[in-house]
Amino acid sequence: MPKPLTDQEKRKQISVRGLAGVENVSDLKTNFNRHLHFTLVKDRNVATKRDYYFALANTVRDHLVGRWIRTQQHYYEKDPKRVYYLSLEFYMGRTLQNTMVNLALENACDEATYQLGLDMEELQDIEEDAGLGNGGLGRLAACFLDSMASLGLAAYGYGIRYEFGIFNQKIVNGWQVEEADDWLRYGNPWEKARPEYMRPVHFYGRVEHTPEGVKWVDTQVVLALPYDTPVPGYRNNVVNTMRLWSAKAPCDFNLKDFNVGGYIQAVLDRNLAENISRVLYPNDNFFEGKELRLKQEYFVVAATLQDIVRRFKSSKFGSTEVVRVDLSTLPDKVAIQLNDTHPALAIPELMRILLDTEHQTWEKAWDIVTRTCAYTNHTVLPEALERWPIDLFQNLLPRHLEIIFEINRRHLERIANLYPGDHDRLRRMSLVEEGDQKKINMAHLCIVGSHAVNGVARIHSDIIKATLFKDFYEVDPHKFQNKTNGITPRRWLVMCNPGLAEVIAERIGEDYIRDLGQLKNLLEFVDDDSLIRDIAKIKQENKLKFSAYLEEHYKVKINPNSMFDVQVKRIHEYKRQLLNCLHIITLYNRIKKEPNKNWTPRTIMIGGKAAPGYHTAKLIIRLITAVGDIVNHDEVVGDRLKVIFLENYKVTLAEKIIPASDLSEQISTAGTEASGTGNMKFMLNGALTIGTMDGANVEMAEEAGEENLFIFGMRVDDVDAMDKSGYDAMEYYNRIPELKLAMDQIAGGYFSPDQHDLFKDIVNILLHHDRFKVFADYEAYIKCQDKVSALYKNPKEWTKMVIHNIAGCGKFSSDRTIAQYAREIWGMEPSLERIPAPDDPRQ
Ligand code: D6G
Repeated sequence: MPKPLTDQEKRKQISVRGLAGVENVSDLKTNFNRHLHFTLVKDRNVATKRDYYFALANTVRDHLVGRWIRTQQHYYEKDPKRVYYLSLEFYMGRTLQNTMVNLALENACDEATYQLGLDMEELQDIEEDAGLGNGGLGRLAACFLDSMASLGLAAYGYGIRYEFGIFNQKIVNGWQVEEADDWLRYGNPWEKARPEYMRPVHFYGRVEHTPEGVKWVDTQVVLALPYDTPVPGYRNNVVNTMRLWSAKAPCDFNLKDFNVGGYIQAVLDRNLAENISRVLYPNDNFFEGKELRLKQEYFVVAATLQDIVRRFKSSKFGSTEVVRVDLSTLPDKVAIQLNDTHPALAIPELMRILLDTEHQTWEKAWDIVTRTCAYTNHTVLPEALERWPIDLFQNLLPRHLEIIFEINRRHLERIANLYPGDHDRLRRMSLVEEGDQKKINMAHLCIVGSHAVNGVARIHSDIIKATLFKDFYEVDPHKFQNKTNGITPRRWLVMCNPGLAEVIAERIGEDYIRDLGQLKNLLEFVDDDSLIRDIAKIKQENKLKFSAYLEEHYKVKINPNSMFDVQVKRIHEYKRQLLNCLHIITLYNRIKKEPNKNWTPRTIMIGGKAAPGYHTAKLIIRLITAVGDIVNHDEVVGDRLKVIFLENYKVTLAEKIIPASDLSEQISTAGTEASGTGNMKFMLNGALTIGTMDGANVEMAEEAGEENLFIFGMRVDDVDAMDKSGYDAMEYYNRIPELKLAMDQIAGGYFSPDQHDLFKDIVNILLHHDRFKVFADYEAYIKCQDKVSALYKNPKEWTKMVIHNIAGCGKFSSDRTIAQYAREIWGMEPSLERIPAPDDPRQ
């Protein structure tokens, strides 16, 4: 048998990773040593692994600098329209490998580190994830930055530099425990502080209406200190900027009332101001109306808009000279995209600037605002919609509240003219919700203040028009659009699954990496035995690699020949991890009943974080670990079924597990998951999907052919009909013996022998208060899983289906999504052209 290739040798053969030019390698080595010496101030005798990582990161970063400066210079000179993506989350993950991939440096760096006696993968593993996001919404923002740079758009991501990102999840005795994510502890080599661009942000105070205009006075000031991170496009020499703001107390903070003994306390109190950028709120699809969160939302918006206006007004690079005096052409030069309602305050803040600072009329200001802003809706779940109590607003942002009231007055006047006497409609469409406590409906504010409103998958965009925003759609149908989400094929294929990327490139060339639609050319090869063999082989290698990783880092041993059945995403009732659990228990009971049957072995892996305050989600994790404890130690079951809870699921773990998965679980109740993007990542990496007709699953089935996915369960119409007729969980429980058995086991302490009623809350929800109708889809799900198991016994047919799926992935590139945003919302034209490389030979 030939000796298997080492990772080092394998990577050298892979063209998608860039070529290892000899000069390049020796330059890289020189620069690596230079950084170790001058930047890290170490030599090889005392350097730690982390020093080597930093030396490598700095070496790679050098290749960004010239391109970054040049790109920004180019924008100042050419003055193209710019797009600002405002988001409270950018879930970037790691940066080193992504930079090497986009700059075609990976092979050369691999060779250089190898020659230096270092292992590049080991160094990469030292990098912390930039975990500045919760899940899909934040990761989407990160994919969009990659696509905007790759399509040559003059784009900026604006957000908050949280000192602590999404918490690290530990599993202790089966329960989730949260640990602070101190990601900046060792420093961040990818960011550049820009204290010269610091901006003041005002809070509290009161409003004075004077003959000279409106003044917001007696405010507390917090400074916003920007940190810039380069965002390289894919091999096009473009480097855009992600600018994240950090809160800094002004030097005179709290010192105005200086008196004896006040100084020390005043310095200690600086923390209060700086707490604004301390920590990411760890909620996914859930609104928590905390004042600190509202401060975060205003902080990012106020700092960003000052920056946007400053950049709009100046032109030549490096000059602070004002060349535009008023903001009337702003909408021709600036597009602002609001990632959900979190940055909705951009609308009243831009109004405030135009009215109070620029002294524009209301009509002129409103025209500028609405032509500049656009809003993306990410969910229809009522508990996720932002509704800020007016009292909070009045106290923190009194001028903005006035402006919102005036926006609402004019908006309701228009509606009243269109529908005379329809008071209920006015109540439904108001930006101000009446009740015990008056609240501002931020989605309504966004719709009224934007020229475009989009959902994130076709089905979701249709649902918001028909339900959540029906009244608004009726008056302004032209505003409503769809932009089906996408993922960047750079990170989610080339970077995380180079073997598969290369197998595809061997058949259809490399261009598909920037034009993912070309994947359809794979259909020519769907019956080609060599492709089937190659794809199955890569999957097996990925599974082996992941098994080794699990064994090393989590001390669990799994059978790499079993089907890897994976559900990784935030833990939420609507995502129905409980349905997956019921399938696990059903399989377990079946194996116990007929141990000698020819079962398809499965390793079922579930991973995801629960919001720290979400009791049910935490209990769902406990149920999964409890079921695992029983199943995994049952000798009758043995290798045929294993249940693993994947601790601390994050971007970097996604990059490892997704390429190794056979089956992707996308099983939300139809109508609840706006799009999903994990579903697309699995599809692109050669996993088959078991899923409901929800979110982007619908379009995945359309692109790959419904026969190539395992689609089951209620459609949105069925769910709606059931809502009308009434959902009776007990009916299913009493009628379906396997369901009853599983529930009785959970309720009776079979999985929690030390505390029989441990799962009583889950049992109670499922039987009596289940908003997400788990039992109604149970039978269809189990039957569909049986089909999955049967097909897995036929590897060739399975892999053919995989090829149909990969070939159908073209639509799900975030390049396609961003090209549509650019043309249909921002009024910009994407381009695949390269800009010239900088002159410095190192670049
Ligand atoms: C980035 C790259 C750097 C540039 C800076 C400011 O840090 O070369 O000078 O952005 O750009 P503007 O904020 O003036 O566009």
